[in-house]
Amino acid sequence: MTLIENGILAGNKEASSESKAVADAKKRLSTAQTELRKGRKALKDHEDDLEKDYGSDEVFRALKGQCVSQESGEYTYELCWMEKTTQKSRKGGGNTGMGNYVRMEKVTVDEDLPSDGKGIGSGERWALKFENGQQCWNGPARSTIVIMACADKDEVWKVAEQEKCVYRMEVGTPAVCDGPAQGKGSAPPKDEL
Ligand code: MAN
Repeated sequence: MTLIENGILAGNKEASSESKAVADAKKRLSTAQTELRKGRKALKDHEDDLEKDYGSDEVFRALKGQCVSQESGEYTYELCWMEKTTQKSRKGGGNTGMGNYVRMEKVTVDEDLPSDGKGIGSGERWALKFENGQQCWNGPARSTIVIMACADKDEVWKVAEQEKCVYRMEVGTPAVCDGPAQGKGSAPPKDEL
């Protein structure tokens, strides 16, 4: 007591003001660490995005984040371009992830083109692959292939579950109207010179 009053030992007042300074410093550290984590996450997201395949002319980059959906059977299916595919029960309940976007690839298809032109027809088409969706009970993680043909607007034409938890969507979009893998769809034929 006497030593404290004489200023020889630190009393409570000084001890608490010192610990406040330490507490403030710790707080600044923790704020900086949080900011650093956020920054690292953003950096990783941007790096991952640059690695993603948006096609040779990157027209699909513009579609990213836009979604189209279609009711089929007991589900509503949704395609969010370059992001994910989802299945929602029409009777309520949660959404089921049918895969996250991984890459584009060319596929060869052979189907009768419906009279309204809303089909993928036959020939080479661009397809988007979505993988690592929600795990299927006793089966694989859900995945989706989205096969595209030229159309005047984005539209899901048909959805099928080819095998358990392996889905296939046929989709019309203007995004594939100018490429070599142009679908028949409703677009005018290209002039051959
Ligand atoms: C859900 C849906 C179906 C799938 C089954 C598998 O009901 O995702 O498409 O076939 O799960 O258990």
